[in-house]
Amino acid sequence: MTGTLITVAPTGAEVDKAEVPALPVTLDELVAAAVACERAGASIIHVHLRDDDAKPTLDPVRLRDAVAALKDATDLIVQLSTGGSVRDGEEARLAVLDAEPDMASCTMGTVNFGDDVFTNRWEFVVRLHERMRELAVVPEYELFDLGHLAALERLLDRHGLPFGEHVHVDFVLGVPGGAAGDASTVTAFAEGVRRYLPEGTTFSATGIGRTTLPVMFAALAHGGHLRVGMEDTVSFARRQAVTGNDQLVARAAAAAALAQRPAITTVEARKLLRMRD
Ligand code: KMH
Ligand code: ZN
Repeated sequence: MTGTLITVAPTGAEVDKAEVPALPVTLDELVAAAVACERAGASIIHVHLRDDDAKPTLDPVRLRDAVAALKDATDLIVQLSTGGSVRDGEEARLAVLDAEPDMASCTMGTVNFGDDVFTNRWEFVVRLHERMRELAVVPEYELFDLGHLAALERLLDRHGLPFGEHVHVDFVLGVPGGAAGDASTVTAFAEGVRRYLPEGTTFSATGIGRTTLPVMFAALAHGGHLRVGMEDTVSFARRQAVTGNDQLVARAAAAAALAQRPAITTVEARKLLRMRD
């Protein structure tokens, strides 16, 4: 069994900077967080950007600048979010790919998202998948519900393998409206990967809020990889706020080491995902 690939999702689109001052929202804060997280054991960074008012943005110039700055300061694999915020339209989400990231997220279906709806029409998912292949961007398929596994099987069957021909998925569990964030749900997803997806498919998992730890330990037990970060949780323990993303990465790296599957380097991560150097 390989070591553990750790993805950090430092910012997201939902957490309010005014409530969580440690959230990285400026480019300088993002780069500083990336450097610290790489040191702590992360190999992928999943990026959402904020504007000057700390609100989510898909501004193309900011996206290009962020990719360049992250590549300058770190060896992390840069994964841009095409999910954006629930208010972003399809064309702006597709245009994210023009910023030439190494990877991008691709959510496999529509899901209730708290009181909102995170919309991912089938036709849009197909466009994202095909545009990523055209641009040589490696997808991370985001699965918020069990049905998203069957949707991905259908996508690969009808529209072929992604660029690099390796399939990597991420279970995003514990979203109010999506699949639960507990050990038995991780087991169901891991079994679904083996049943529905190509041999060799790799998976990571993240649990939102208080589901972070059960999802982390269950994912490790199933030979999976980990995603952590302030996009998903801003609480480190009961009544203890997260001090920075590197704190969450360091905890994930310690758990992976205890599971005898220590965090892998960025070079090893590129190999695992069959990416170009
Ligand atoms: N912010 C969520 C609505 C992704 O990055 O691809 C969508 C999301 C998924 O975070
Ligand atoms: Zn995201």
